Amino acid sequence: MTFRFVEFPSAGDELRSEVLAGLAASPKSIPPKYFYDEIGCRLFEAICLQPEYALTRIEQALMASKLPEIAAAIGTIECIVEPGAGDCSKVRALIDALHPDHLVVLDIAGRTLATAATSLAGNHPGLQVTALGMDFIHALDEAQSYLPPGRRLVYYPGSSIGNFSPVEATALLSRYSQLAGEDGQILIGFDLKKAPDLLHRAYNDAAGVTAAFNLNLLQRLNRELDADFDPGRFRHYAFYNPIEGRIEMHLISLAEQTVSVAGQRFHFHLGETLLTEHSYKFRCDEFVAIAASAGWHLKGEWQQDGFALQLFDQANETVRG
Ligand code: AVI
Repeated sequence: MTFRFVEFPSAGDELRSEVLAGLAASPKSIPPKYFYDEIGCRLFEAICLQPEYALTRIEQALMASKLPEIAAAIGTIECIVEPGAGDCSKVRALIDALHPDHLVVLDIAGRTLATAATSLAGNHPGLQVTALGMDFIHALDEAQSYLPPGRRLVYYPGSSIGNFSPVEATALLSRYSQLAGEDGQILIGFDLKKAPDLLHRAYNDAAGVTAAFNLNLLQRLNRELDADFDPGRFRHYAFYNPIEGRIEMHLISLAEQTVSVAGQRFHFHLGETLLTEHSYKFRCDEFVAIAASAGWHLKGEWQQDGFALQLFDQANETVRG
């Protein structure tokens, strides 16, 4: 087995500076990438098993039913690169269909990534696996030297792109051209616009797992930034905003309260929000336009039950299924 794990050091400092900046802003906000400490990763895996949150299951079913067609459209590649790979569960089917020589996985949750990538490497003896524990949103340039030569596919499933505004998504997709390299492609999965009650239920599951995931952010800050949030004095509040085309996830203060974080104090008014996540939903044509403004051209498109996969390259030949 060929496996290497490289952890990039700056993550702790960024958590502190980004959280303090977000709490000092109006409205207060914290970037959603900070959900994913070890407990947050486990809670996210549990969200994906909730009956109301169908996104992950539908994407898996779509990949399973269309994989031969998708693999044929991609063709021969040497390397799959997956930013935000998490527990590495989604990329396995693609590895088996495309037989690349290399896999490069990146995630801010370095420990979860390293454990998952080690087991994946153990199951694929011929595959050279590189796991990079890094904030790929800011440190993508540092990943360049770990990419092997040859034709590469960037795989970005799970509607992770929805956690960026359309402007940010365009910037991210432009930077993914560097990961993909010359003659590179990108396969991207995203949630489609649909009835708001379905979306509302998906982010307000009856078992309260999404609420626990949202509130864990406060507990993480207590653990890692010496904060003194009382999660019982905040309420998970998620809703679909049809004008912006996104789920908004908030933590609403249930009291007038002052909280200390990393030695600084922040006042919350009763009913004030701490914004924790946007999760954009798209129409297929909207996403094609976002990708086009980042220099990507649609090569293939597959859809099922409110979820879409689109394949892009720099050429101009479209396959629809
Ligand atoms: C990771 N991301 C695509 C998920 C989403 O649907 O936006 C995160 C999530 N937040 C609440 N539930 C799931």
